[in-house]
Amino acid sequence: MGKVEDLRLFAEEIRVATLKEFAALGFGHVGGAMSVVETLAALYGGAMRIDPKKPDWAERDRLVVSKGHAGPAVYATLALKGYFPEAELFTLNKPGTNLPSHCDRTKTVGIDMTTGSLGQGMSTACGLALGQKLDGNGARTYLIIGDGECDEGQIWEGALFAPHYKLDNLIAFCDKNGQQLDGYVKNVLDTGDLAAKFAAFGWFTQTVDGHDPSAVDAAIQTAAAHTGGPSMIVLNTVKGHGCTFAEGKEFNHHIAFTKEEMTAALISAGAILSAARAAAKA
Ligand SMILES: Cc1ncc(C[n+]2csc(CCOP(=O)(O)OP(=O)(O)O)c2C)c(N)n1
Repeated sequence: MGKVEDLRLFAEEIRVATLKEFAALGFGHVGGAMSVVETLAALYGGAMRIDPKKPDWAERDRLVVSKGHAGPAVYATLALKGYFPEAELFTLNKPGTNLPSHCDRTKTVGIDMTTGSLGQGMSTACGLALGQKLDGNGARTYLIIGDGECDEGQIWEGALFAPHYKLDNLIAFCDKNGQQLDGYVKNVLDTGDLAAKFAAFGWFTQTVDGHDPSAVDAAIQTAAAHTGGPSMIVLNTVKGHGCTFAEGKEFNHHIAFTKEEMTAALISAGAILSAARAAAKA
């Protein structure tokens, strides 16, 4: 089994498990969850220094999913890694659940930072990375922001901060799917060339296909080898990727769907998962 096939398989497992979470609820933040699946596969498929049996390990790497509405994809990843039983995924956003629609570190085992108010994750990730550097424990902080989220001024405060404090243990991803809550980023408030902007702020910047888990993994390795400042990996992605009723729609941020639509989506994603399973076995 090669690593390329393993990461692809893990990504498709995450996608199907995430869709099943939404299926149990009937609605949700489908678009922005689907676009970070491959990045989560790369992170939890080998890049991060973690131990699911020791979720409180002080020297672990941290992940801040600043676009906290992608929580369901993170929960699927954590469950598949064994942080908690997969059956819990069916409680998503229901009364008494440990899995709220947005990430909450006080509720979910394995979630490192509470998020949902866009922009704030950039600041908390900077703080975590600075703390890790002061501790000298070699741990890293990973951060996922959205391109719509880059409309927040707080993002650019962190963009100044991280290079100033030489946070080379901070590796960020910008999920550039071109869409946000109520339309296309270019129409709402265009963020332009994000790679050029972060580079101008002093970040080591790469741009990759965000739906190729091996390309994301390779970019993480390159970023990890970079010293002297933070890294930004711009992910070219498609909002709703791999979900038949969400992909390609302008309004796919928080959506309801019919049983038939979800059944069709699960059949399609399930077939891709089966092919990935066969490729990983070959
Ligand atoms: C401070 C703040 N303002 C507004 C919102 C409402 N909101 C939730 S998601 C979203 C769009 C985010 O777009 P993007 O970061 O591109 O996420 P993606 O499209 O990848 O899901 C908005 C405006 C919020 N959560 N926080």
